Order: sequence, then structure tokens, then C-alpha cells
Amino acid sequence: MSYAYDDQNIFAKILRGEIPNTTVIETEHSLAFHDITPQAPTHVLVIPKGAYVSFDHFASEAGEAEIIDYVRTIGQVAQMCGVDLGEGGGFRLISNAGRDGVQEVPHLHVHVLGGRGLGRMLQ
Ligand code: DGP
Repeated sequence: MSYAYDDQNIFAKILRGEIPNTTVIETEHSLAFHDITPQAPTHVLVIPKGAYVSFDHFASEAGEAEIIDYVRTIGQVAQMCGVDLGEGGGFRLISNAGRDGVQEVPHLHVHVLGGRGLGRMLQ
């Protein structure tokens, strides 16, 4: 299996500092920043710093340290934004992949959404 990564995608440019972002948290292997078109009071995108197109690409090729860092960063974002189950009302994680998933930016990202009732997505 081989994945083609386009290093001209917007999130690659954000990682290189060519496009500004509003950072929530940056770790050794991950970056979390506010979505430019928020769909909820909390709408943060969490991306790995490595060049991965999608979740399946990341899961098959990233190192354990990257994977652990990424998962922990997503959890930290929920806590920092006050939507975690310790303090807040909860959240939803979404990661769109490819054509059928309607992925706009071809660099793996997880949307962290919360701060309002999000409704049922799956019936
Ligand atoms: P997706 O459809 O899952 O690929 O969503 C991509 C998201 O990226 C979408 O919610 C809008 C967001 N986005 C696109 N361009 C930029 C940008 O330049 N900066 C930020 N912060 N977010 C962006």
C-alpha cells in the first residue's frame, strides 16, 4: 500500500509556518488549532506533524510515539476546551477521509467539536 501526500496542502503550509493559525496546543508530534469555519463553540483540528493523508495511512505507518502523542493531544484538547466529561458536556470526534468521506484537506485531521448539543449523527 502506498499513499501519495501532497505537501502543498493547507495544513502542510500551516505546519511550515507559511499560513498562520490559532494554536490550542503544540506537542512534539502534533498540532491543534481552531478551525477557520467553526461549526460549534469548540471546533478544533488536531493534526500529526508527520506527512499522513488519512487515519489509515497514519495507523499503518506512524511510529508508536507519534500515535500515542496524537491520541493524547486529542484528549488534552477536549480537556483544555472544557468539553471533556470531567468538566463539560461532551464532544464529538470526526475524521473525514478521501472522496466518500468528503475530505477537503488531504492531511490527517480530527475535528474536536463541542460546546453545544450536536444532535444524533447516526441513526
Ligand atoms: P475536512 O472536510 O474534514 O477536510 O475539513 C477541513 C477543515 O479545515 C474545514 O472544517 C475548514 C478547515 N480549514 C480549511 N482551511 C483552513 C485554514 O487555512 N486554517 C484553518 N484553521 N482551518 C482551515
